Amino acid sequence: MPQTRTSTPLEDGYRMPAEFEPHRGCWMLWPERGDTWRMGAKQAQAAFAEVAAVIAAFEPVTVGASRGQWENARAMLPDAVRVVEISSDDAWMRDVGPTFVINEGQETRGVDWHFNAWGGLEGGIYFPWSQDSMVARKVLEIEGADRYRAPLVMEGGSFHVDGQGTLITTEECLLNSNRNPQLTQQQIEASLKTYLNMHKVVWLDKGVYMDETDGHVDNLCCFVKPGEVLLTWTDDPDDPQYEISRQALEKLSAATDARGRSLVVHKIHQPDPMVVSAAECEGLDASETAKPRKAGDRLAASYVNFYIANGGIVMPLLDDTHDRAAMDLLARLFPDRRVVGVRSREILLGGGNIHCITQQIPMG
Ligand code: KQY
Repeated sequence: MPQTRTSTPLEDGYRMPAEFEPHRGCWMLWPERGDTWRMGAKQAQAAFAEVAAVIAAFEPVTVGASRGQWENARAMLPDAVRVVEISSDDAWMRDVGPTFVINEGQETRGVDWHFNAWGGLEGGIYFPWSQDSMVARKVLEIEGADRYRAPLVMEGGSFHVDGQGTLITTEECLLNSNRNPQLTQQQIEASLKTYLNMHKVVWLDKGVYMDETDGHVDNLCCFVKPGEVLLTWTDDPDDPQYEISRQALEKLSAATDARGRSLVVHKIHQPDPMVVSAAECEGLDASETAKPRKAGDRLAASYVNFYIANGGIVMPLLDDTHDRAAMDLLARLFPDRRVVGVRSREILLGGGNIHCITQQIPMG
């Protein structure tokens, strides 16, 4: 029976592998809440189903759906996708799911972070989040994997690792007073090193402009291989994202990784600025417990928010002007994987994208 360990991954010789290392599968959740997903979540469900179907062509996918939605999810998802009943408050598996760690014997365990809906009562996105808080534990039970309960408020989208001991993150998120105000930067860094078995943390300043997660790095920058990162970019100096990406480039260019290498930085041009339309807002249920969304709000659109599957890249298609170039660049950066695009505006309207709704299980 899976158990909760009182030791740490570092003590037990477990480490978080990079997303580009082999996977045993991928977990997702099924969207349904009407104050996140317009029109009763129908369009979002179609987009999630397409993401699940594309990933299932590369590796096994499991989708957790609520009691009320299990039958609908089963009907909308291909047979190759396993659908299990799991309650959640929304559908962001990257953030509410476990972060899997492996040891030299290729055994798998999971880190269960504390979750507070991206800021709790100080700017969080919805209340309550009690079902989300139990998702990681339930996934680990189903996977038969032991659990580490990490003493940190943290979301899986707030860090990326290179599989060789380097982690990138942002100060905007991890040092935000709405996550772990009682801890210093050094203490947070020490905890990340302990629970993910990292040797070096590279701190960037801010995440993507108007990202409601308080700047998750998974929308801004990711590793494409050890020593090489991909950064969302804009050539428009008048766009608020320009300064954010420029500062990140400065930090990344000055950084060295856990093995002492300087990082090669690839830039991927962001989509043209995207905003929520009035019709999209009107399709949302009224709610006093979720973040209000207004017509004209800028969406945190970025091509960096893709998923790396076994042999594949599943990327967001967002904008006819930049999609092609983004796809070509990803194909060049991942020559051994097939790049597949999914129209993901409906996912973006909920505040995240393909990386945010997926969580890989490394090969155990
Ligand atoms: O960036 C992510 N990993 C998740 C985005 C969550 C948005 C909540 N509305």
